[in-house]
Amino acid sequence: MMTEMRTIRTLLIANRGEIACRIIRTARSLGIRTVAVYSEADAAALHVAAADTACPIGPAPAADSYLRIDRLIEAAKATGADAIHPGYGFLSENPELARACAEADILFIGPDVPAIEAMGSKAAAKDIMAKAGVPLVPGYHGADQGADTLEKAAENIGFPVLLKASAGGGGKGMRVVERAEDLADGIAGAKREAAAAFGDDRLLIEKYLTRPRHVEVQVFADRHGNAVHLFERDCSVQRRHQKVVEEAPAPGLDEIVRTSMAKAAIDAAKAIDYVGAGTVEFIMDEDGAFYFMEMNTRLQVEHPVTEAITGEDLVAWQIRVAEGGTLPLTQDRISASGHALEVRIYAEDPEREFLPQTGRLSRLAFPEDMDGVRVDTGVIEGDSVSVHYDPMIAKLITHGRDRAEALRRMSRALGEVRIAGLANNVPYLKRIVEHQAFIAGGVDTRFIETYREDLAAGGAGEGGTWESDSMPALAAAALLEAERLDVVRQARLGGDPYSPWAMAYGWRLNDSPQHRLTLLHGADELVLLYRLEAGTYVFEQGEKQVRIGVSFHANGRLEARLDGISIHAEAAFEDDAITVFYGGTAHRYVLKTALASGADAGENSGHVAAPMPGKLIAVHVAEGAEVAKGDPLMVLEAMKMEHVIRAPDDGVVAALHYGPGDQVEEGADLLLFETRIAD
Ligand code: MV4
Repeated sequence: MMTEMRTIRTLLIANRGEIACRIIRTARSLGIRTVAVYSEADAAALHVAAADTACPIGPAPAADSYLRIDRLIEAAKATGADAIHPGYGFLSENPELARACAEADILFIGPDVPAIEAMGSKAAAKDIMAKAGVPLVPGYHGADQGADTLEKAAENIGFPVLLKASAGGGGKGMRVVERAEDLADGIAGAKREAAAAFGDDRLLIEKYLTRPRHVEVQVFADRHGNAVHLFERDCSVQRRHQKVVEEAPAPGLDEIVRTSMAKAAIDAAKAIDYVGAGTVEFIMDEDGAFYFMEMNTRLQVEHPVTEAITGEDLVAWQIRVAEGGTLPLTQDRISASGHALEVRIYAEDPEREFLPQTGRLSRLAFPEDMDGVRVDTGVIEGDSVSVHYDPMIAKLITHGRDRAEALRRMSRALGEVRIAGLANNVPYLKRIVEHQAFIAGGVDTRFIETYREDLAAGGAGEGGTWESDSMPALAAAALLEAERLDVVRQARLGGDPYSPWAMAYGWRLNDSPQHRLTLLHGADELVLLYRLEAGTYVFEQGEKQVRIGVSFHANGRLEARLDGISIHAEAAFEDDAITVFYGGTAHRYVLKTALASGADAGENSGHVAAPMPGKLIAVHVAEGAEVAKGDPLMVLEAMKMEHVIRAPDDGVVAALHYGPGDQVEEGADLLLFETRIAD
């Protein structure tokens, strides 16, 4: 076979976020110049900064930017890119991009058009795989869609059966039929749904496996007739067909099953003359029988676990194969070592049905200097998660000599992730990897629904230590101390240590022996009573007292002395909330009324938040300004309208947190307002 060799000098990455960053990293290490593309929402994104060159390709919605084949090709031509890497999602499995690349004489980093097309249709894929001897779930995927034929097929397969839309995918358009008498209705319903969702009412029928595992094999092929596998990944832990945890190798997999699954995957790749990186997905039942599900013709989100156990860089392999080179290793030289896990960290709220969250990541940090830990991310602290794209914040990958080591590292690494500003699934992921059933290994695709209650917040095994009991008081002490330091700092910067505000603060704390502060913790309202005694906050906790001293260090680190014992924690402040990271857990508290220390401050004291995202076009007051209720303080331009932020009461503008020209997110803490104390 003659294969033309081409050298990629400039690579355009038709994607964004962590995967764009990850591809850029490898390209750079291979000496390849990189071109990022970006939508209007991503002008300041990390992937843009990471690339050598960047091209704007349109407005924020993906349909107007990342999915615009014409603009991508134009950008490649404009920047002299000789290849395009599609990443995952977006256009990665769209044959039209591969075709447009071929027409423009640009290398597409992926398989050839016919392979993408063959795997894009479920029934066609099954036909090809059946001929290649790849095991299929007992079922029917014929062209005859008559009611009689379908019903007869279901009877032959035996109940329960699963009806799937031929045109479906990712779990869409599936329906289980348990009994023969429900079949006719089931077929009619499934056809209606398939027609409405995909404009195509053709169905497949399969034997329904009640508790399958999802095991997939990484394959690679070149244009010289070589095809290899790089072992399997278990991705059984999913929520609504979204993978949550992935690992390699699949725990507890019988060696004979492993070998025959890998062989079946290579057979599948060869059956379609596959070139490049691909994944062959199987479902597997309890006794190790496995069946072809689909083939993904792209690099997958979870490829890092394979990289961890093999020590290979799959993007480097993709580039080499696209250039017409041979696979870097033959099968006998590919080996797996240890065990790897990956979790997907999302801006979503597990306590509100996993609702995606958007807004600013006011704090974002990952474990540093931990062996066997990899973090793939496309955002940095201060970035925002927008409504336009997938709200994944990062992937956290751990590797260990064995699964126990990888698991322990994952648990620890999750405990060291610092995210504030957006609700996220880190605590939820930690509960998964610490769950006994998950630790035991080999869970099925029903894991999350089976253990729903254990995995919910506030389940077994949380809290109860003396430190965790003191968290609210520690959070309160940190808030008070931060406020005090800020006041002192601002007074110094202003050159006036005797400013009324600084004076008022000190006066307030020393004045009354007892202060009160209310923190909201989830749905709980915690009222804390405290006083300041020689630089130490003394909290009343029922009969007992806790003495807390707090000192701040770099990066939000704080040292607290709790009744004389030192603990090391971190604090992140946002608007009127504090998150204390301690003992692997994030404890978030919202200050109910800022500085609500008894009679000193009025009802309307506190932080004034931006009512919507926008740009501050005017700030009418200076810090320390005395204002009357209703006076204009700032003007926010949002959605082409001007919104005047007014004083909520008669009082003082104690601190200004933004200036004219600043872009602010919804809920941003614009200023601290202090009601005038009645005399
Ligand atoms: C199945 C199945 C049980 N029996 N097919 C879901 C997504 C699609 N790719 C295939 N899916 C399934 N097909 C038969 N014959 C159960 C699932 C399934 C599933 C598969 C893999 C991973 C997670 C899953 C969650 C629910 C259902």
